[in-house]
Amino acid sequence: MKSLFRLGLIGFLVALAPFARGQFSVSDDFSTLSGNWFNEITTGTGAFSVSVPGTEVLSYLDGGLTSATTTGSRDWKNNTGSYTQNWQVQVDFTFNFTQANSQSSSWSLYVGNLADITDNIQGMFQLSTTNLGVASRNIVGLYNTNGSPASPPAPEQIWDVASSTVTLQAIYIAATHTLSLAYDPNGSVGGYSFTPITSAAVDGSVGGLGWGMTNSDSFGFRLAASNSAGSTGTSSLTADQMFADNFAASSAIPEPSTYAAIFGALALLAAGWRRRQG
Ligand SMILES: [Ca+2]
Ligand SMILES: [Ca+2]
Repeated sequence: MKSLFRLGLIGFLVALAPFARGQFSVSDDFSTLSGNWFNEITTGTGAFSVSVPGTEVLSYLDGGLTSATTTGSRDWKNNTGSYTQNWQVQVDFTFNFTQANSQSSSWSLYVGNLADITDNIQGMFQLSTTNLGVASRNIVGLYNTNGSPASPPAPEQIWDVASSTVTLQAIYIAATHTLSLAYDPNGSVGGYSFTPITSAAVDGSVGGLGWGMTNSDSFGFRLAASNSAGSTGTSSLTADQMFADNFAASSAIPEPSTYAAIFGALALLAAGWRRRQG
């Protein structure tokens, strides 16, 4: 019964197709400044470096900044986030230094319509720390449309000052075209456990952000850093003081119906195989 075997094989391949399209389980531990990222874009004396073996993080440096602001960013180029399938992306951000008075620094995970992300940032999930006499640390989920803040308004979350590392996570649910932000206030310590901050639809429907995304669009990702010495401060960030690490992207857990299709196809395959042997 070759036909039964063929039927099972076809069913198996059809059931696997969503996974083949997904191909989104990738990560970067910054053991090297790998080809996963497009060239860095920096202003002022900002620069990225991958620090010494043993630490292996993406450090942001400011080259001895005085009374100015530097920025830097790198866009992920390994793959893109699907509009039609679930995915999530997360990254650990660390501020491991004492800020001078009036100094402010930030790390951001940008998520946007890939068609626009290179010139028009849309979703900005940001971790910032400012010293205005009193240290202030915030986590913000800010949605933009064409460069302007969009509803919902940016909610802020006070960052747990006991930890120098916070993990930000962007989560996309395809069924509702919803993009959400969550955070783990102490990163990988105790395992990852995320608290949601904010959520918005990206499909332009009522209550959506008007990003105008359709099934042919996909999401792009960017890591961005900034540091400002402020009016009186000076700054000289060195390696391992302000860094990102453990960028990880993963596809959604398959729907129950997908599992059913896979197991059904496997049963057909097995039946077909047994008959061929017999
Ligand atoms: Ca690492
Ligand atoms: Ca944790």
